[in-house]
Amino acid sequence: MTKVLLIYTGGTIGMMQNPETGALKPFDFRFLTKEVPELKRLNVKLESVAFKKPIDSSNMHPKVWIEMAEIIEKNYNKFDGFVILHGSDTMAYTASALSFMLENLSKPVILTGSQLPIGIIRTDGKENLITAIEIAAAKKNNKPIVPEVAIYFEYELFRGNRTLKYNSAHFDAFKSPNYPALAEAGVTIEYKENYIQKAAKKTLIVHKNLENDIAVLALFPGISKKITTSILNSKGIKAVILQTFGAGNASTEKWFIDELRNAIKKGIVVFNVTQCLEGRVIQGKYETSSQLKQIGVIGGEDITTEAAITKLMFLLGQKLPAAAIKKQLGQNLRGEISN
Ligand code: ASN
Repeated sequence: MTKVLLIYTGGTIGMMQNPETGALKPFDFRFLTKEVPELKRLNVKLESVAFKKPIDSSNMHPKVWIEMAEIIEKNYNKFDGFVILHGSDTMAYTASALSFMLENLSKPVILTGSQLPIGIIRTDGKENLITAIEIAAAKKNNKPIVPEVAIYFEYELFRGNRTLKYNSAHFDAFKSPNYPALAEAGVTIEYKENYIQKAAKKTLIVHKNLENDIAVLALFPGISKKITTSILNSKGIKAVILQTFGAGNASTEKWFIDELRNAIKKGIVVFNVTQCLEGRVIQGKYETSSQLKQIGVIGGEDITTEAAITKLMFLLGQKLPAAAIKKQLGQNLRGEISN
């Protein structure tokens, strides 16, 4: 029988209301499984690992990503697939981070959660959990159908490092604006095999060094020189994600370009990611991005901010020379950008 390991980290799916304050807080894993007796009827051998202290995913941290990656590493040969139960708030960050940390992945790592706790009658958690397990266990010719890090939520499966949380009120909480869904669940689960990553033939490498000395500088008309300068000169800063307009455009004011040029000269990596959810960065398309290209800003193509942050954490953690980091930033490492 196919074996799936369920990793419970917390999130709304396993939350209960604090009777005094009414606020939702993570609850014990045993409560969650009790609410879903259907799990016993699945044609899958299910085992689980629960975090001692489940968290609201707004408390997510790279240290916890390392913990998750280590659980997968330790159990990699024993299981056919993995399901991570996770809060939806930062699920896209975790999925992106894990995609970079787990190099040469050949088994499914499916993240899911819910918008309503599993104990609520109208919960979306049951369907999400059951289908995520089915996807993690799904095989064709004895090989996993989805050997990559993905998010399953509300009848759709997305590549993890392409997703973002888009809606805090709808069950349909995630979007993958620049890459098609990997599967759609209806009466049957329809896998879009052309869009799914091929399983790696090499052995799994788990990268556990993540560097978080990164800033995100979201541009807006009228952004102040004082604030920009102080961000670019923050102590210990190694990389900046410049959240630009449209196709990667920014102000051409001299002070702004000078500040960026100085930062790059000091060895800070500047990564250009657009504020638009769809489309891509094309440095040089407009005059407002030509100078960025000239001074050595790296174009983020169609990467999400979530994937850009975690890709930088991963690459900086490799302690590579700046030139190698810049080269890999522009390259597609785990399906996170379309070249
Ligand atoms: N705050 C929750 C979390 O991310 C939201 C959710 O899971 N729907 O843990």
